[in-house]
Amino acid sequence: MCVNHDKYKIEFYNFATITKLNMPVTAVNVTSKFNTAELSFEDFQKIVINDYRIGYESRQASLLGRREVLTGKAKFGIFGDGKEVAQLAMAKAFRPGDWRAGYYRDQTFMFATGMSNLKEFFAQLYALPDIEKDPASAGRQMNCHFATRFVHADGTWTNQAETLNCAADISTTGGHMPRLLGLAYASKLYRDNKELDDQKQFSTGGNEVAFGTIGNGATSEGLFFEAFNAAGVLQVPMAISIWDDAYAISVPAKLQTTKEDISEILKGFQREDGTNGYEIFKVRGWDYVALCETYERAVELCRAEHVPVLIHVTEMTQPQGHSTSGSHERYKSKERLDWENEHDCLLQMRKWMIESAISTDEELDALEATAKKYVRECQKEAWNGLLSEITVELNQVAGLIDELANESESADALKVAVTELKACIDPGRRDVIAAGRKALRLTVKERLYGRQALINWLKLEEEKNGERFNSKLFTGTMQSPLNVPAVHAQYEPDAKMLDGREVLNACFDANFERDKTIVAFGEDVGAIGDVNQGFAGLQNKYSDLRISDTGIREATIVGQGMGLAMRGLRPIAEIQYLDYLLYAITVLSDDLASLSYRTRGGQKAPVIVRTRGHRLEGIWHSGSPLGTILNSMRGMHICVPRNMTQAAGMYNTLLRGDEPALVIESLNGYRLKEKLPANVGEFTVPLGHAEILKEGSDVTVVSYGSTLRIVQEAAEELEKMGIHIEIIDPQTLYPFDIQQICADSLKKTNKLLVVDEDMPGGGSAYILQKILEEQKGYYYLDAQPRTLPAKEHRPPYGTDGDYFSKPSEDDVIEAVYSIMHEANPGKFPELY
Ligand SMILES: Cc1ncc(C[n+]2csc(CCOP(=O)(O)OP(=O)(O)O)c2C)c(N)n1
Ligand SMILES: [Mg+2]
Repeated sequence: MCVNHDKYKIEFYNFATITKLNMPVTAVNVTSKFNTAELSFEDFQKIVINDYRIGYESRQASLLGRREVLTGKAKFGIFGDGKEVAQLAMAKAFRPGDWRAGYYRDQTFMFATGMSNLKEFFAQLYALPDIEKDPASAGRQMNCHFATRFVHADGTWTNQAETLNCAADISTTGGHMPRLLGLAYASKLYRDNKELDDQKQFSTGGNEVAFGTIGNGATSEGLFFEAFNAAGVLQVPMAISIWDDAYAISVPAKLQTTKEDISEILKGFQREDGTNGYEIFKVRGWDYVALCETYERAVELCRAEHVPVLIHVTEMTQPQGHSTSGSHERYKSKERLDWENEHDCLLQMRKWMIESAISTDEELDALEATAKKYVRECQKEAWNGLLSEITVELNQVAGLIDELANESESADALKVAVTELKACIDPGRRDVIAAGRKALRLTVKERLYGRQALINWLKLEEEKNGERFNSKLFTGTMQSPLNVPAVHAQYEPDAKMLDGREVLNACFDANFERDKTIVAFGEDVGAIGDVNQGFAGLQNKYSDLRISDTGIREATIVGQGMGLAMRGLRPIAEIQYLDYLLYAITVLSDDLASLSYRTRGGQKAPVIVRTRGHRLEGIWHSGSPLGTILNSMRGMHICVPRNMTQAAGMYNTLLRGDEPALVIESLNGYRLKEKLPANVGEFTVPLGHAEILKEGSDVTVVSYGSTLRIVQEAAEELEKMGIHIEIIDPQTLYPFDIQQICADSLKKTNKLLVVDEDMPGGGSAYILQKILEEQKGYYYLDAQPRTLPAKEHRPPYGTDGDYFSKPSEDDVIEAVYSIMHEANPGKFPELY
């Protein structure tokens, strides 16, 4: 066959020649030529064949992976079949230093870049709890949830500028978009802020692109639109690919997207002469050449000019349906299924390769046979890896139970336990440990030599399994804020009395001076220095690259912080009021708080989320939803400073540590006078260290934030009534009172009252659990432990609304008094 090879040359974009291109709004089958370095046909042929091999192996992994789930070896499977070819093209544009934030369809991209491989793919499918085998999540995440490790075991960063980087996936659709914004924004700061030029471990002059992937259905999520708009405003190097297979599980595009076409409706974001905005590309998912050209062109533009780009990849398919949970024959028409078969991207690529004389049927048949075999070998290796470890443990426990059986009255039942264990098909650690625990129960009343051996073994395994399944909620390394040394605040004899906000301002100023990687942003944070002026004057001093305003977009403010923090910067991401934190809770809970855990310490994002809350006026300006926060943000420190000096000390601690935290300043405290510490940027408030604010012998009152002042005021009247309360400020709710000062106090008072502004059963229930259960405080109680929270509804606007909804001084006095009445009704008769 005679082939015109020139026709098949891919022309690569020349980085140096980029000027502002007049890009088409959408380019179906981009063919425009840009210039330069041509490959020989042979080189080109090798690249294409190699790409096909990667794509084909990936497809085999999807097919085999599904089978492994359906035969019960793995729990759940979701795969990237039908999306292979676009990802091969995307991988070509991915460079060292670049980032991916994507979703569960991206296995081909991960294989093609080398950020993952088939063995790791199967190890994750089987949930192998081992960072060597599944470096992404150590078996903690469902399959196809990707991540690279960029934190060493000692907590230090790897050299991200030299590696290919993948931020850890989450399962929630669109949930990664805020983080993607932050990853891209980091390059902007590294390029534009020359003070950061020496941060070579994280960036090469801001030349990195953050690649995002998202399904067509997930673009219906608010987080997608919020991040999309923000990136257009900020002009960051973010390249979003939309994998459009016209479905989101069973729901078709018609019910997802206006006009059934996401790039069509996003056209208004297209940049024009003199405006910011996006470059938008549209290309078919089975057209290898067009995809390669589009990615090359789009990404180089994005990289060079820091223009966000959208690549809408259409006509993708799902050969096996959405996941192992169902079959797509249930909701796709025969016509659609036929169309999908015909437009399978690998089939189309193969056809094109043969038509173009890049390869032949026979060569590709041989390649496919080899690929199939290789994938099978990788699968077997992963499975055998798991099986061999568990077999060792199974034999150990079976041996120990057998020994018990030799001397026990329950020999029969023990033998049954062993037989059942050995009969398990695909046994797991659960079966092994459960058998051991059962054996202990069966022999509980016997004094047997073998019991201790079994107990010892179980304890050792508990430790190992704790590491496997329960470790790394926080980084827990030497860099942890819990290891930041305590430094006391020092005061000059003539220390100034300032508004609380000015103490904070001085703290931020000192820290910005000390560490040039610190940045702060949020609504009204830049020009006016936040609504309460904590950052007043600092933008002028440190530039709008370091202290900046953002749009009203809480979720992406947190995501912006998260991406920056993952790339070595120290963000303070501000949420204007605590009540608005709910708009960011998905990012805080799903993404930020779970990051260390879901990568078993392979990634971290030490973001400080700054906000202000508790008492003020009105339904949306007096929130204190600590129960919500504590329950949804395990994996973050929760700081509730009673005044701005304590807040400053906490910022000083957190800015020197590497774990994420939320700091809730007391909204009504900015104008109260506080003494300025001489070391305002240096002193630290250690996390988890409760403070006794007033000693007393009658009732222990635990409170935090704004209610502490009320408790302190109540204490004065109570003293006059002959009641001496001990007031404890835990200062941080997570960690909570590490030294167990609360329980110690109960040894003296034997009575407990918890006061806060959350709903009944919210933050106060958490505190009770900590003191009564964890600290074993129940042991010292002589009276019923009490909580004094706010009412169940939100507080109405106005002073009276506040009085009748939140704990008042009168309420505290009466609650304490009633506890005293319960203990000694003779001395403290009923009030009314
Ligand atoms: C926030 C959230 N809502 C719902 C789901 C359940 N869910 C998982 S995948 C999916 C469909 C996603 O479709 P699309 O974005 O088009 O990606 P595709 O799977 O088609 O590649 C849904 C609804 C989820 N994981 N997260
Ligand atoms: Mg879809």
